[in-house]
Amino acid sequence: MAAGCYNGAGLPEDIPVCKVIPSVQQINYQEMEMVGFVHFSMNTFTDREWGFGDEDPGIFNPEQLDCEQWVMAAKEGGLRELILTAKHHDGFCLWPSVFTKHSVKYSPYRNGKGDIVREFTEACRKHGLKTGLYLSPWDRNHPDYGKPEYLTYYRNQLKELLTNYGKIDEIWFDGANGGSGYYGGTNETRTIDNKTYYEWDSTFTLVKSLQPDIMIFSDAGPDLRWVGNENGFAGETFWSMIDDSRLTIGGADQAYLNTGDPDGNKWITGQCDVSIRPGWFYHEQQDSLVKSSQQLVDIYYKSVGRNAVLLLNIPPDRRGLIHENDIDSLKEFRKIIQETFDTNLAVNGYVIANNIRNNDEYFSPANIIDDDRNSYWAADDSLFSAELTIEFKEPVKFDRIVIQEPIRFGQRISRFRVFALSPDNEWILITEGTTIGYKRILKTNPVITEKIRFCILESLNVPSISNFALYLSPDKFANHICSGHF
Ligand code: FUL
Repeated sequence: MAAGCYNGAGLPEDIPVCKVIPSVQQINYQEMEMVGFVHFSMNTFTDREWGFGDEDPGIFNPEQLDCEQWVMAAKEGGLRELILTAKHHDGFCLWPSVFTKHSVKYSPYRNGKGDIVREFTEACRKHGLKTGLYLSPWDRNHPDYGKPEYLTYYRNQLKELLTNYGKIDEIWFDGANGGSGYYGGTNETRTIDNKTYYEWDSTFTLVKSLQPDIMIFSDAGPDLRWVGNENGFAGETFWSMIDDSRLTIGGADQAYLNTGDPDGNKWITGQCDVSIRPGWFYHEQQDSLVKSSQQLVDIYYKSVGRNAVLLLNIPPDRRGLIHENDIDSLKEFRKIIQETFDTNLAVNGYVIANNIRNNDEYFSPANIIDDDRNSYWAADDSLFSAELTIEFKEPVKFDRIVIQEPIRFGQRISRFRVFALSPDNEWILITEGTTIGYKRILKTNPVITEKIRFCILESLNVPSISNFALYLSPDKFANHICSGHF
């Protein structure tokens, strides 16, 4: 917003806005923080990760399938949206597509009358989750795959999914293409040029014309992007900006995706995908290998805590239900996160800044501890570094720090340090980092202090902070930091 502009409430909102900023939909999406994947299809019954495309629909029969159970499991883990594999690489469709015989319609599931996309979208809506669909571009079943005719088939399927099932909040375009497949019985290897074959630009236009507010995920955005690994880890340095001319769906530069680019020309929110099990699909022999709540907490810190969104896969088993072990882990994970971030200890502090924009109360440093993500502190135009000190009447004990920038103005901060004052009046460095963005969570060993100093050392634009919070985790095993000093 230009200098002198006022927001809807008639208050000044005149910090310089970066060239690249998120859309309202991207901000809302990032605020969900955690979403879920449901990999469920033919592979669940063949015990594979990638079906060849020649599987018999006759073997697909989840006799106890209950999408509401999936949704409840997702909610136990704090996930706000679920994305279902409507079609994975083997081409089998979980809805009765009129364009193929490779679907639930030709399976024993509900005597060929079933429609899992319908059951899934209805269950999500009934329980207040957003709804996403995965439609694999690679199709190892279809005879035309690799030819222009397949593109028509693919788009027809997109039209079915995006017009017959109400509002769809996200569509997930996968980049995998392994070449070999059944392809209508030819059993051969087909390669495509992933830069040109799918004509992505017009596919995206089609998608947005059918669902204007939908979020499109792919290796190259336009709304959400892969972070270059399937471990759920964004880079320690993680910019939401990236140069989209350097991105190709299915041919991504993984290291570049993992950090983004302060000079990037597009805002593409990072999404960290990872499965709760070693595989994306359910395999009975992995029942004992479900990630523990502690592993999930670690992933949370490396995704949500590094300015990205966590996309956690919870694959239903052959019954059509999420396995008990997965649910136990999800519940425990959620409990740890809730206990950790329940009480913001910084709200009792008093904040002093070495600079306040225009000396205007509106940009008061107190805004960073008021637990309101809309209010913010900002510095004057000429400054690209600043210092904020929080003082407490009584010593506070914490081991987690959460810092947030008001990303509606862009992502700016590129280097910071946090110090705590020791009883002998020494400023001790307790943590440091590069990017912050929507949310940065820092783990420290427990610190007890009466004063914290947050130093912004480098910033792409006038620095601004909406939130600086302190928490104490239920981690009983941590060692006190600088125990000699505190
Ligand atoms: C990959 C696919 O090949 C996997 O099977 C899975 O769907 C994962 C989320 O994306 O590229």
